[in-house]
Amino acid sequence: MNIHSIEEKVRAGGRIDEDEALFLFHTQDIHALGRMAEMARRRWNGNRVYYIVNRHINYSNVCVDSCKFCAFARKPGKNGAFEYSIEEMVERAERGAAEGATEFHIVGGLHPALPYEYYLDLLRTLKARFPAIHLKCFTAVEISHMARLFHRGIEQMLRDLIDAGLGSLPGGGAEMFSQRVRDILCPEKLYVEEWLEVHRTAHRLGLRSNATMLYGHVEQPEEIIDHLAHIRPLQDESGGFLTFIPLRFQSRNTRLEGVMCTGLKDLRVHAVSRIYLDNVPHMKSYWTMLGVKCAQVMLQFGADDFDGTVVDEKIVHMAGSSSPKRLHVSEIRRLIEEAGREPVERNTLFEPITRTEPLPAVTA
Ligand code: V47
Repeated sequence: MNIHSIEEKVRAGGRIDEDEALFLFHTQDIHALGRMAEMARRRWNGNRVYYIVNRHINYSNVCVDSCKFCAFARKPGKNGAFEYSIEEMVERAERGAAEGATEFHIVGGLHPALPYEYYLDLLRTLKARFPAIHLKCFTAVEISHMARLFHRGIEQMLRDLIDAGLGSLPGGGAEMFSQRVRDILCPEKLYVEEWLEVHRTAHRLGLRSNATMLYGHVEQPEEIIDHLAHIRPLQDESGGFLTFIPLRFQSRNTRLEGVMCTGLKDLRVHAVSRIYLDNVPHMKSYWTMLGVKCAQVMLQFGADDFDGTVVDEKIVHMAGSSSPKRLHVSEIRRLIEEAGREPVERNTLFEPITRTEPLPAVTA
């Protein structure tokens, strides 16, 4: 095995295996790695790089789990714990709608006491108030938690949420699938099979979803490849994943404070993910975690999606991310254009959006 034979395979549209992915992960020929990732990106997306006008809204940080990587969660009643009423959620959503958002990204902790009706009412109310805005809500971990708490199967839980207005699932909560890593980071977290099962069921019910991977903590390169090797077969089976999102770990205020991820690791993770996951149409460069400058560089290492304006994200900002709280569309477009790509505004399902009027001014 050598870099040239792998490059030839990728050029010809062939599929690399786990050993080849690991070989690529270790190569010092970063330029060849970037070239291959760019071939893979271009095959799916030509010269386009997407972005979305969206708003993240966290309904609560109360969580029964105690993951070592998390600075967001609080135990019920503890200092800093919050949960928003539906009216407060609507208020936040209203600000997003006023700024032209086409998507609300809504996630929270594993709350032990919010009633079943809260989740359904939240979706119903937002859908009634903002019928044109897509509701991308609840990670697989939250869905599985709700199903257990409310004595429903995963499928029934998803059906109820879909009836109430759920449009798709975000990719969070996957962390890293290696059991060794989970034993260190999040021993209480649901089993890998359950995370995959929630997405498999969602896809069967017609929902699209995303997949994430939290890296840059205690993992080994083999465990990164192992994570990808769980996603690819499910995508072969269902075709339901829209985007893969590498999430770079932010250590501040967590129990792993001081752990540092390097720039080259960011490049390797993004490029190898793009090449290996040859069946997932999009890969995100998530500026909130990478930082804006590093996120721009990823557009030359396989990423074709810049996520969005975001606004009001709490999970990474509570973990000390120094990224801004929001980006303006003009800034996103400039970052994309400077990388030599064509910026395309999209909705959640990656349909291009043409605005006939300029975006409204930013409020808060
Ligand atoms: O599930 C938690 C991760 C995820 C930290 O689907 C952390 O479009 C870094 O999933 N450092 C939530 N990461 C974010 C997420 C996401 C983001 C943007 C777009 C989409 C999408 C999904 O953040 C969690 C967890 O894996 N996380 N703590 C931390 N300290």
